Amino acid sequence: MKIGIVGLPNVGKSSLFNLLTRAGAAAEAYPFTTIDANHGMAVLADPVLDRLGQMLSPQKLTHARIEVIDIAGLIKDAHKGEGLGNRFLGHIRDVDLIFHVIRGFADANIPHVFETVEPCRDAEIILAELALADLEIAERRLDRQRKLPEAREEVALLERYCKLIAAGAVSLNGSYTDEEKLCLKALGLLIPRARIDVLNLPDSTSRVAAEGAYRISVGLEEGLEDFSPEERTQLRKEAGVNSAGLRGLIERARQALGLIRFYTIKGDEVRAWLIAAGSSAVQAAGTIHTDIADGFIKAEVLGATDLIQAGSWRDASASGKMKVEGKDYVMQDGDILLVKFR
Ligand SMILES: Nc1nc2c(ncn2[C@@H]2O[C@H](COP(=O)(O)OP(=O)(O)OP(=O)(O)O)[C@@H](O)[C@H]2O)c(=O)[nH]1
Ligand SMILES: [Mg+2]
Repeated sequence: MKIGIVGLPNVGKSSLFNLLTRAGAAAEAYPFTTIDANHGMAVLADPVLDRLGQMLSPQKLTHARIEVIDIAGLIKDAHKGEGLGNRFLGHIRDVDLIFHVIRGFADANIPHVFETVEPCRDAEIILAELALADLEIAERRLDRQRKLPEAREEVALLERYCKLIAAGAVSLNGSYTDEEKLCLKALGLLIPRARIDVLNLPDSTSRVAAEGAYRISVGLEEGLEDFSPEERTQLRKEAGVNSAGLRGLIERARQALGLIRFYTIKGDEVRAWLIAAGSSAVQAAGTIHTDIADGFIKAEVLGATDLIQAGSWRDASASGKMKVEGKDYVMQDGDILLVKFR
């Protein structure tokens, strides 16, 4: 699973990327600083894993991570190759979730490509670019598929999609089943991807961008290192942004991607993993190692919070919290998985 950071130039995409991944990408006060995409890994904050760490004192505590790609700024007519153009739309095709960063901060030293801070206008421009790029892809594909009798269903799906997008839709919620969305996504279309609008504040005069945008201040976050968690929350509240900050953003991404966490305790390492919600025990085993999935015999499963409450694996087993499960067991968020395999 990958997250792509998308938006106009000079809105704080690379700065956000650096905060999420600590990758140290160039973030400068001029547009198109980013040309080649930056890749990094964002660590998922995990209070449950931290508590397991305190309890078990392993040599290694490994948090789950998600890949993040910082993509060059898009501008109007990017779909026709303007600015850094089409090549960068290609990067968006690679991701499962888009962080759409919208500039809500005013700063005379950091030129805005349209001079004024207007989140609604900017958001519409980016979404229109994604939509126009999709129409081009869909129409090109339709030209080919219409000639194939076996592609009737796909043609119908694409025609319905083109109509919806041409009418200005920027979300498919409610109009398509999950299966149809997956199918559209697999064809390389951009709008069917999960998206979180991220409004980079502060700016007291801006109209509020796209409803449901995650409000953050990249500038504020950059200065929070030396503050305690309580102070950070307080400072965010004062700035009128989401009090969960970066952690909350990544957490929202995890949910939008439909991922749950499970844990392994093995040797000197306690580790968190991500899998799609609804995955089976053998699929979870496969994310650890294909050999473990191939030789799967059974799994011992215990909720991490049950282990923390019981104080030890033995006490948790004695109280009946630990279950022995087969391959088809549906993993629950927060399970600790111990696979017995051949
Ligand atoms: N005042 C203020 N400046 C910010 C904020 N976020 C980013 N900046 C500054 O804005 C400038 C552009 O930031 P970048 O992170 O490079 O922006 P970008 O969206 O990656 O830009 P391109 O790569 O050119 O598309 C840098 O000088 C940042 O320090 C913010 O919240 N407030
Ligand atoms: Mg950049």
